Amino acid sequence: MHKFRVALTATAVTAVTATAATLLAMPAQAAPAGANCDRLYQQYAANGGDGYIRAYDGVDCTQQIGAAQGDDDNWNDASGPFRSPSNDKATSLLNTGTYSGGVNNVQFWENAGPTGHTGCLRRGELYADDLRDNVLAFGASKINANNKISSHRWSSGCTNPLT
Ligand SMILES: [Ca+2]
Ligand SMILES: [Ca+2]
Ligand SMILES: [Ca+2]
Repeated sequence: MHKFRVALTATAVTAVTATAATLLAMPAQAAPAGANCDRLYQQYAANGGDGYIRAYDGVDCTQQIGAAQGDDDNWNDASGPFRSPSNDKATSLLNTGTYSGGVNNVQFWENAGPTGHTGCLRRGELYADDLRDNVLAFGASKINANNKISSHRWSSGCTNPLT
């Protein structure tokens, strides 16, 4: 009985050693996409969210250009939460909205007004860490979403979800 247990332990040690060797042999994994967006999301979404949509000039939620709890139909003016020069700069977005009545998605547009090509960041999507990988749509017409956004409104619907 004792002998059997020793043998079993030796097998277990061998298995663990083999696993460790395999792990060491594996290439180092790249940081996950959106690591900084993810970190900020955890911060702002604590206690159910702080009610803001935030936009950033850089990828992965870096270089914040504005933050809004309400709507802003013109990011290229001198009033509201988004102001010049935040127009046509957004490259990543973070949604920690708590807007009343379940109006937690944010619709963005190419132009002030709002008009033009559009895309939406769902509350459940949390963030879009690189808008270069997304498009704004107007019917069948599509344009790259990077550095195009000029207005936004909170919405219960969501046309052309961004990822
Ligand atoms: Ca940008
Ligand atoms: Ca504005
Ligand atoms: Ca624009």
